[in-house]
Amino acid sequence: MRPARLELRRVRMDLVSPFRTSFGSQTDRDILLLRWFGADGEEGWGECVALSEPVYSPEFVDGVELVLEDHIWPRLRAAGEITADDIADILEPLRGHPMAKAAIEMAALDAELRANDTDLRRHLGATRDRIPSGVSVGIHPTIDELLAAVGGYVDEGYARIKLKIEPDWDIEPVRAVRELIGPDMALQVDANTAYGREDIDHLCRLDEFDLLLIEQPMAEEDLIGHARLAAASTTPVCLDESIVSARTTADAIELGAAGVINIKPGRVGGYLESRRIHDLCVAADVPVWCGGMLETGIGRAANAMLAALDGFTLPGDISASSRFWARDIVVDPITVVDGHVAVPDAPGLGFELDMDELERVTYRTRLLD
Ligand code: SMG
Ligand code: MG
Repeated sequence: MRPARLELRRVRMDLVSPFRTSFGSQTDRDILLLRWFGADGEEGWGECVALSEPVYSPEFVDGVELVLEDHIWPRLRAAGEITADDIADILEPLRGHPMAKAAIEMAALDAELRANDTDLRRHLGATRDRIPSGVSVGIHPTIDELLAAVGGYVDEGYARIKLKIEPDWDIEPVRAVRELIGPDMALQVDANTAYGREDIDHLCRLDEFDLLLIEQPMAEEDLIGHARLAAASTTPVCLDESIVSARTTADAIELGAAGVINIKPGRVGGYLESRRIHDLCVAADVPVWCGGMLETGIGRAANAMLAALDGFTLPGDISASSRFWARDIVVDPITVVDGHVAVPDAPGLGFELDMDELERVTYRTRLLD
């Protein structure tokens, strides 16, 4: 496939309710979508997971657009005939920017797989046709409001609950939710780096709630701090922000900093690197699960195909489209039935765009050639 043109499309979509984490509150998403045009009529879409501000990781959506235009697209255009599997190597000389790289690899994969009348699940060698679905619940103003939200998700049938935590919103909310949902339902927490090594004793107080895992309590760079917590606590430590490649994954496992790995294709530079991380975790007997970045139906479909790999033994943050969106930009938004999401069985990344809705939420489109 020869890259011919690239459409950069920005959409703004309101969330159905505010989503607050330890690093901030979101009421909408400003998302960059990529449309890949190959020289022989191939066409595909990718979704960039970067947020508006560099508060989750160093990338942010305006910066991604610049990097794509000035550095990534010119290199791919110059490379001539390529496959999607070549893209990571072609872009290897560019330091960092995994979310930008993942987005373009995703658009190329969608185009290539559709042209070959196959899909990402088969390309990755995944076999499952349904996967357990978890939901991520933000920090709420009061415990009563949190319990009302969690109760609603339990009624919708989710297979596990994840609570966002931060200092002063941890022990008591987790205790209240554990009491509400009972001892058997899967429960985990995510701190998005809000704690430090000095908090290890405090975090060990979460052990009594029988959590599946605690996700990224400390800074992205602090593998030793995570290893110390893992040694002190009975709750498995899971890394999210720290895991930016297969190499950092291998190091984190060897150091004892992670007993569980959250794989987000955007954060690690793409679906193919995600596959490599999955494989090395399976070899090391480390469970993995697929994270989420409040994706539209594009990213949600692709993530479901990735999570169909056997090593994804824990429920992912692949919730129903309606968890975040009143109306998605795809024709067949993902739903949750009996706590599971059906893995799409359709070409490419497995979605079909609702072009009317896509046009409605688009506020800017540019074409690179
Ligand atoms: O897509 O369900 C989703 C969101 C899951 O909590 C979620 N993501 O750290 O894992 C995480 C966060 C990152 C995004 S917060 C804006
Ligand atoms: Mg996380």
